[in-house]
Amino acid sequence: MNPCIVYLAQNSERDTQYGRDSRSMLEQSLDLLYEHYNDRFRHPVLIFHEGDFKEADQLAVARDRSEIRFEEIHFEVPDFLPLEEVPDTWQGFHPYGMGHRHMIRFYSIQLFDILRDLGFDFYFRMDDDSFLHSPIEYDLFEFMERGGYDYGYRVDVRDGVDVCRGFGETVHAYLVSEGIEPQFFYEHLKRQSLLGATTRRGVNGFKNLVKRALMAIDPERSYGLWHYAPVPASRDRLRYDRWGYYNNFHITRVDFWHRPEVQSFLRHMDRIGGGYKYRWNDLILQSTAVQIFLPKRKVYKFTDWTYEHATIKDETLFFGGIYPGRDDADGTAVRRFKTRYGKTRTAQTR
Ligand SMILES: Nc1nc2c(ncn2[C@@H]2O[C@H](COP(=O)(O)OP(=O)(O)OP(=O)(O)O)[C@@H](O)[C@H]2O)c(=O)[nH]1
Ligand SMILES: [Mg+2]
Repeated sequence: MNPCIVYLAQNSERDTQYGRDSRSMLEQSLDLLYEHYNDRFRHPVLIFHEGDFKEADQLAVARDRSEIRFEEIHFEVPDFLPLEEVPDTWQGFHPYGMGHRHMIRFYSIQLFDILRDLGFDFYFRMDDDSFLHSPIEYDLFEFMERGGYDYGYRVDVRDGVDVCRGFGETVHAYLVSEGIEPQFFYEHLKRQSLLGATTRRGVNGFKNLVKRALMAIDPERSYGLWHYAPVPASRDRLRYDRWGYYNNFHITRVDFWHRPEVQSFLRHMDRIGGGYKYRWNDLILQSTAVQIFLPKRKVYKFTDWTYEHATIKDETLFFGGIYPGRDDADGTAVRRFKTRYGKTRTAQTR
């Protein structure tokens, strides 16, 4: 096995998407990764960047940790997508810039070829906002190999409605056209009767009314409203439940992603350009590929160590959280997180 750990990073004290101090977060994430894992296992750590980490920055980030190396990459909207179809900023519930959408393509499409060309056959991903809080005393890659697993993750997640619009139906059309019987994707894409859809609409319409009223009374308040595409004319409609793997940490065998049927699926979705046009993200695309092509016994959920990945806005926990490990003796990080944000995680994750 020739495994590695992968980051995509930005040398910025204020990143363009969230205004976060990406550089400091990266350093903190690496320190925790080394303290709790990589001091022991010494896997290569590849930090992909767009040329903004100069030599001095690279030395400062790597310090004496010789396994850390920087790999420069450059992002562009792929040639097959007419630029006029790709908005500079995707305007949904939250706006997403071009860098974020390049990141989506990097993690869902491009990374597998890059790693194979560099000679790596297994990797795990960390983000600058991924923090490992418990010691892990076994080699994660050996664990995957011994168990015969092809994909591992730490947290289940349900992604937002507005970043998945049309995604489940598109995947379904592909499966039908290709005659593919998925392993367990249909647990996540079910028929919903018109009656069920109408009831749901009614309930959510009422929630919208209440939210609008609260926002009218107090303009400081901000709530997300439910939106619906028109109900199709058929009696039944498909309902994608948007559950997948919070892939800001995931561990996987590179080979799996090069299976011809997996590549065909990824390329098909890539050509549609959903990442750039509709902000269908790497999380749902990657999770769906797993749910279509891997039997459950090849997918493993880690629960023993504490992991944090949280989107914070104005000191409020907006998405994600901290996930206490089953075997974690010291819950300091969890307690600190809870004190600061009032809870450990948002309801869309578990
Ligand atoms: N070089 C580069 N890195 C990026 C860019 N956008 C995001 N990244 C990095 O890619 C990783 C994932 O990006 P995040 O902004 O954390 O995206 P995310 O995890 O899907 O979103 P959150 O769940 O809100 O954190 C992080 O390490 C980012 O620093 C970009 O435009 N350029
Ligand atoms: Mg992140």
